[in-house]
Amino acid sequence: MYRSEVPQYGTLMELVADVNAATLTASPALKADLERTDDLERIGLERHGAIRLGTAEELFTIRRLFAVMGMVPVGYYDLSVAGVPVHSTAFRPVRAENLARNPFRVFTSLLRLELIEEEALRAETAAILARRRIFTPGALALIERFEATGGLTSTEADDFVREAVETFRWHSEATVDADTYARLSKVHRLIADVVCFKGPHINHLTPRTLDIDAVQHAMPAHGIAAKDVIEGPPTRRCPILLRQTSFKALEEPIRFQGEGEGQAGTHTARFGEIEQRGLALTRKGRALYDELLSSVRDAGGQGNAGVDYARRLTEAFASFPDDYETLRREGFGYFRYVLTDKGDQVSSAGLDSMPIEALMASGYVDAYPIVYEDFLPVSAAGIFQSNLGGHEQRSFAANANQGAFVEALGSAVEDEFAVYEKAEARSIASVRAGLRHALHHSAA
Ligand code: OOG
Ligand code: NI
Repeated sequence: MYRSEVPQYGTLMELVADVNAATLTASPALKADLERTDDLERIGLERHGAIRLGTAEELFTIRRLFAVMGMVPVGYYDLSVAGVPVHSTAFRPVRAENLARNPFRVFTSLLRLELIEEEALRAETAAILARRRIFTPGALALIERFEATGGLTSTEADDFVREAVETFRWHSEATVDADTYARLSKVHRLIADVVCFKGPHINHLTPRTLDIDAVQHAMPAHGIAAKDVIEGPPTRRCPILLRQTSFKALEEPIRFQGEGEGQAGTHTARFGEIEQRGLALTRKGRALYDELLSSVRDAGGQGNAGVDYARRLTEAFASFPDDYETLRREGFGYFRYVLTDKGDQVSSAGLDSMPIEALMASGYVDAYPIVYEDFLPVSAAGIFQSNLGGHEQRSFAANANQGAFVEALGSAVEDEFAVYEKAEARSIASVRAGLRHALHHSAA
């Protein structure tokens, strides 16, 4: 659906597929690692999308809708720091085996009406939003069925997908007249985007590339005008967290409510984005990332503007270790531990209780970086800004309200660090179980 709605998305997908294929050919070691961790198969499928909701009820129901697909809210992102009046979470599977089958995430934002200063406008906005129904009756019925029975039959699942897709579709007919749109747009373009349409259209769908610098470089030749700056960490030998860049995709014709056919207008809702994902950082690693990033952005109050931003970023990150061994041993990132072939064939007792370091030193166990599956608030703010036609980012006073968000959502959000910690711990437990199992077999 999105490919037919936004043709440039198809061009982007081809470019990313080409770059990924070339990267894998150039680096057999990377390919082998991705194969080993089951990541290779998912890379061509992997996407994240984004939607923006208007009311607490919409957020509550979207949580239930994503739960049908095994996707739960992870993390809380306060975007008001960048002057964007939303707060957000990301719906995604959390277990490695589920991500391998369903590598999709939806960055989901809720408009914060309380940040609209003018009272009359706030009331008007709330009234417009209260009138819309973004879920089909069929989708609601199937969500209830799922909740009552703990699953759907194959036929019901097909119906569910067909009904659920309707929520994310683009509607060119605005729910308001041109004047209302213009007034809301003036307060914040994002408010108009959320409030004036029938539903929370997917605003971008992002593929994962193995080399974002190569894609960024190749985009102009494919008629894609990327934003100047790649958000996130600089280019490194060992990629960490998430690097992203975006481009404006479409100026869409829309129709406002009004006499006759209604007045014609345009709206820029949808954009394109690509991302490269790297090692998930521990709290310690993340604290260093945040510190280095803000040291660059806060210098001279320039945010990420300025021609030499990329160079300053690279310089600042020189103090962030850039080999997996150090990142792992010093606790900067999360790793998945697996038995080597040698570990599979052990024949001496007691190995299963040896420290992981000793098992690695003896060649029984290998460690692979756990991929970061979440988002970065500073980057997300940059993406919002550039696609709203905003200027460079500056720091605003933080105004987080996780309590209100969670109340609207109707459930807590998972703590992203806890999710990665558990993944690492599970891999260690299965290494130890594997060592016991291997011994048992060789003894038999
Ligand atoms: C979401 C922007 C954030 C990302 O990748 O950080 C985002 C939006 O514009 O609705 O998608
Ligand atoms: Ni995105």
